[in-house]
Amino acid sequence: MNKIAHAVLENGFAGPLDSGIRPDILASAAAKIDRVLETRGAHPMYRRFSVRDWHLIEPEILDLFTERRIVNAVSDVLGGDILLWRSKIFAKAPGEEALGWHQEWGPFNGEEIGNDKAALYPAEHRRDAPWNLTMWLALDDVTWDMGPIRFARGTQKRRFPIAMEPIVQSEFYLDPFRDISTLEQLVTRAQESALVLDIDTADYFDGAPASLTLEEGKALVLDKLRAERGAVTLDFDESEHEVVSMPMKAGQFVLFTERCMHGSSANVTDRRRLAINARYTFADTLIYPFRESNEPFDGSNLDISSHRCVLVKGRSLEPRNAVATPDEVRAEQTLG
Ligand SMILES: O=C(O)CCC(=O)C(=O)O
Repeated sequence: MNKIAHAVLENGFAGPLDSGIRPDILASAAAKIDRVLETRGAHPMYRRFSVRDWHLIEPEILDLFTERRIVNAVSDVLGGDILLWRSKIFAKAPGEEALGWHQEWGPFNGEEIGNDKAALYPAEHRRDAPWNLTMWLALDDVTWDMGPIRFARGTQKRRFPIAMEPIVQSEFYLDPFRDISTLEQLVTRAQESALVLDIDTADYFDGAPASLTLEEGKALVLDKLRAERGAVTLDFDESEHEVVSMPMKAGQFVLFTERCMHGSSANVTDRRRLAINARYTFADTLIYPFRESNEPFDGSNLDISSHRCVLVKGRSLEPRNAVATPDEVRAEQTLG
């Protein structure tokens, strides 16, 4: 077995590794992502704000995930037939709190926001081993104090229980009011459903009195959020594990199985920490089994009917999947 596959199998992760992506390419991808985060406009595919799957929209972002060294490293673990099925931006603002410890056992069913709708069905013969591999790429130099990604070594061998609790207590909950200083900003952010990731807050302020103060607006949001649930990790004490925090240079990446307990510490600097991940699976995994149904919404409440997987290596092996090659995706991106 090669070194990378061995590390993922034994530790749950392998890295940091060098992608060899040129600094100017990293910078232009980062500039695209900054724009997405600044404008918080609707994602062209999902028709609302989302930090997911911008590689299907922006060629600069797709280029990161088809980079030869990254695909080769993924192939060391997954073999010769690989689909890129999801990506997600992870920006940590200056002063932002830690992201809690969590595992994802494999179905990606949206338990972080209280849902249970499997996005991935592995082929029969793969059910006993992880079928998703995540690649997390640093777009900034990430130092110890900027909230690097971290892992509890070896925890992919054991599933820790979770409970569904009010979303404000969940591992994934981040302060929605961080950069909001006026009521107008708060209302706009809520109407764009860009306050709490993947939670539809568009009607939170419908019928609210015009005289509302910012503090009253925040209280209203927190009150409405009480109805939402999210996953809390149980029985995990980080002091009982070997925690590996992973500062990186821009352009370095780590590969990991989402079954390995992971999260990130707080960013205690005045610099933002920008990263993006890509999720790869075997080409015989069925992706979004509910795609053709009347309710093509995934566990993150996104309408995935136009989503496609990108075949980054080898052959497409599950005829029910919607798959395109990188060149096909790029050709469509050029047409706009
Ligand atoms: O970037 C982070 O803060 C956490 C990343 C993470 O949880 C993931 O990539 O699955």
